Amino acid sequence: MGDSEELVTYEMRGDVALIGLNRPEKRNAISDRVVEAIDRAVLRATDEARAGVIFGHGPHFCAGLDLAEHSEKPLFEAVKGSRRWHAVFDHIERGAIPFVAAIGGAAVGGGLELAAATHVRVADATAFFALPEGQRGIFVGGGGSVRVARMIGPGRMGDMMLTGRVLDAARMEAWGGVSYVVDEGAALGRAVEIAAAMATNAEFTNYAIINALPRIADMSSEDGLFAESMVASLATMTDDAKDRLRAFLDKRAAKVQRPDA
Ligand code: 1HE
Repeated sequence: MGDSEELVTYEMRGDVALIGLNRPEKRNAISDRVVEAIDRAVLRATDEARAGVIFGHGPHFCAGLDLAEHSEKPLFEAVKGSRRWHAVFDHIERGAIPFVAAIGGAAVGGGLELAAATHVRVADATAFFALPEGQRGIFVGGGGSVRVARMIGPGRMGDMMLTGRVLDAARMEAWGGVSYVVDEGAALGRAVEIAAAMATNAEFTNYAIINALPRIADMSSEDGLFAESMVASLATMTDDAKDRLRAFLDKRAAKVQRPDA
């Protein structure tokens, strides 16, 4: 792919922004330019969409950090690069709209860190997950020691990093790292459906979910319960909440359905 082509594609589908890593010949490895392109797309989506989907063009979600570029970096550049990933992934995790990752093929190293910054992960039957930093002589630098550790537990993350083991989608689902496993090729479609459903939620509640939950997880129980009461009361005060509660009481809103058998 030449420099003139997009490293990250962007498309609006209804209220959902589709953000596609577009460097399939390098398995969507994340270079400095790719991380900036992700940021631009995420900020644009935050501005104009009500939910987003992040996926990889080609058979792989993302092979992680661009190792060719990284191997040339002096120490301080590497520190600044990692801090930049943190800032960009924070725009995903704690922005204003929820994101779904649609994962096929490799979600490796920084690719898994990117997926962990989204709010819902959908994997297809081709997906595989690894943290090969131990083998490469490096360390996670895209927020994984916080987000992946919280997602699957620090013990399991340490196991992945120390042993280099590769997980399939079913194992990652059992470990809590993905919440939907679908047939080969179906991840993007399912992710868009999920994002479209989330886009119909009250905007303030979506904001509260993605911003309050990770912060409350950092608090003591006492502080967390207090913060929860404040957020819950604020949400209830919105016109959206009043309208939606009235619609339910007037029997105009959908009931909660039993799950499919
Ligand atoms: C890359 C990268 C990359 C592929 N950086 N160039 N990530 C890793 O350690 C994973 C490294 N990649 C792989 O193990 C494999 O490429 C895959 C399992 C993902 C895919 O395998 P395959 O057989 O489909 O592709 P390939 O032939 O290995 O790769 C195709 C090309 O992409 C090839 O370049 P070419 O010029 O020879 O065609 C590869 O060199 C290139 N490529 N992955 C650069 N990652 C913020 S800290 C995060 C720390 C990390 O992410 S560590 C984990 C890094």
